[in-house]
Amino acid sequence: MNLRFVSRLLWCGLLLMLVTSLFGKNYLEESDADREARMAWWKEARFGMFIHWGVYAVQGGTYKGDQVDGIGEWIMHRAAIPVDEYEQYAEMFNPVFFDADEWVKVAADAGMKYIVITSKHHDGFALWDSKVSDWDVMDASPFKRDILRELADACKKYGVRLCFYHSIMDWHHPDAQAAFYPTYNDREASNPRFPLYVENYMKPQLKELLTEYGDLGILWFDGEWMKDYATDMGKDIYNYVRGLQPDIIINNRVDKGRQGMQGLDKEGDFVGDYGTPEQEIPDVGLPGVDWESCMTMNRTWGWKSADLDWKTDEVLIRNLIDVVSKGGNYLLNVGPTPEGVIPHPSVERLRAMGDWLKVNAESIYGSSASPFEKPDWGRFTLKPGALYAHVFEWPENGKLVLPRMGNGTGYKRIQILATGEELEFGAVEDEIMVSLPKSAPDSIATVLRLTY
Ligand code: FHN
Repeated sequence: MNLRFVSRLLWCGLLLMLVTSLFGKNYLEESDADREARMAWWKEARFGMFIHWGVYAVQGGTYKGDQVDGIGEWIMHRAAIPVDEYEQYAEMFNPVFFDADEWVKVAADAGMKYIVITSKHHDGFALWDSKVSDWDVMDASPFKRDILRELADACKKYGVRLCFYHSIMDWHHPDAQAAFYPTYNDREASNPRFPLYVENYMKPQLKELLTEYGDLGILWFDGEWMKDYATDMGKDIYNYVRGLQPDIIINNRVDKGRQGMQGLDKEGDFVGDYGTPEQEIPDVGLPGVDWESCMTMNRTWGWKSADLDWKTDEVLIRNLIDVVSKGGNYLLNVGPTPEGVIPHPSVERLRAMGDWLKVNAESIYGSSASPFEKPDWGRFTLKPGALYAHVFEWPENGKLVLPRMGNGTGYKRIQILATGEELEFGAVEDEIMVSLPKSAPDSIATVLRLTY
């Protein structure tokens, strides 16, 4: 290949880069194939860990000796704590037992394929060494370790995708909602300097997160409901983030389309790669819509010492199955203590979920929504060539009615997934009847693999 040709090739490449950088690629004009490729790992993963951690863990739901109602990470707003007073709690944030390796191993052992941690929640406190702010763990706390850096290293070790939650709303920055003390969450209040906060603070912090911690799986935005945050900002931020990491996935809270806690976008031109139901699971699947239900294990996202209302292993495992049976992902939260420890009740439940997934993973990872309505006795998930029946309520008569899959009986064989035990089945009128062992191998959810 002669030198002239190579130099022309280089110039063309440089020109293309220049044009793209000048005019900025519009990542909203993405082909379906490219989007599918970008979403593939996320659809395979199905199960992730949410981590809400920050200065609010120090208070643990109490303020001046009194329990404060509501979710722990909102204490600055609910107790109407002035910014300068709240900063004193950062001086007490010294999680000496924090061990990123241990946290990521808990997630990996539970079968969680990605971790979404609050890089910055509404209180504005950054869990990394931000160069655009001293309101961070390095400068405002005695801990002085880059928590996100340590988590990034541990995630790489265990093959767990690292993702960052980032709050658009900011109760600490004077150009954002700090201006509205004592009601930091006044949805009607407007700060004319908010665009300056977005351009001169939020974007530079996002750039740090997107260029200094390796490839991220998801940028999980939140706090988009403020009046000052407009949909054109959402589209700009979407392109800005994808411009820094083109393959990243961004939830729908980057824009203004989310319909409250049900989490899916209302009609209109809104951006975001998936919907975000919160503390709830859609009643039915949503064909062609990607979504992820985020939930707590007790009632709070951030640590509250008095919140002992823990969901059972059964509820959590069945929630995971229910979500996947409708084509969604399950993002399950832990709220570590001010000492840097994942609460033991959370670890116990995650261990139980990991044990269940160790024998039933095939019916969850990479599965898609059931083609059938949910049966009274459990849920279905689907893969090419196999339908999975998750039996919650074991029939007393040992007979389970299944829908016909295609013509004939539709199924080549039916087995108990965990053991491979073959089950007898046959067509009875328009249904398939399968004979089950007298007692359920797994009382929470026994999975049958129906090969078709
Ligand atoms: O206000 C936040 C809340 O603190 C928590 O982070 C949840 C988790 O998705 N999101 C917001 C409430 O919708």
